[in-house]
Amino acid sequence: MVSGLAQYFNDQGGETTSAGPDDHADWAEDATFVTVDEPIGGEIEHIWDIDFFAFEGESGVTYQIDVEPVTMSDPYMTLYDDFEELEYSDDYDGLAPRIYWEAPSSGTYFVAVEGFDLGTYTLTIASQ
Ligand SMILES: [Ca+2]
Ligand SMILES: [Ca+2]
Repeated sequence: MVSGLAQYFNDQGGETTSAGPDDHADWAEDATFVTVDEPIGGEIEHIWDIDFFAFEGESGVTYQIDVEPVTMSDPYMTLYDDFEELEYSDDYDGLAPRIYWEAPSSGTYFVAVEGFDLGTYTLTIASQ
């Protein structure tokens, strides 16, 4: 079910693709759960798109979080704990963002991927 602005945008045949209006929710409550060390793909379909991912962080473990651009060129990401911003990364390796971060406690954390342009990317949350 597509509605509202996404449907409007879709109807314009603009920047959306065969992947549909959006592949990952724009808010943390419906975030796509990611298994640590397993890469997952996504797409920034609109310039205002936010793709939310969730993962289980373990206290004291350091994570390397990468968003590798595939067809897009300039993604950026933000790491959240219960909606509070913990880290932000834009151009770490060229235009690709990367976050190194040690989980202060065990629990669910969120990564929001956004873009300064449109296209696909691969998100990897790797434990060190
Ligand atoms: Ca998306
Ligand atoms: Ca989204």
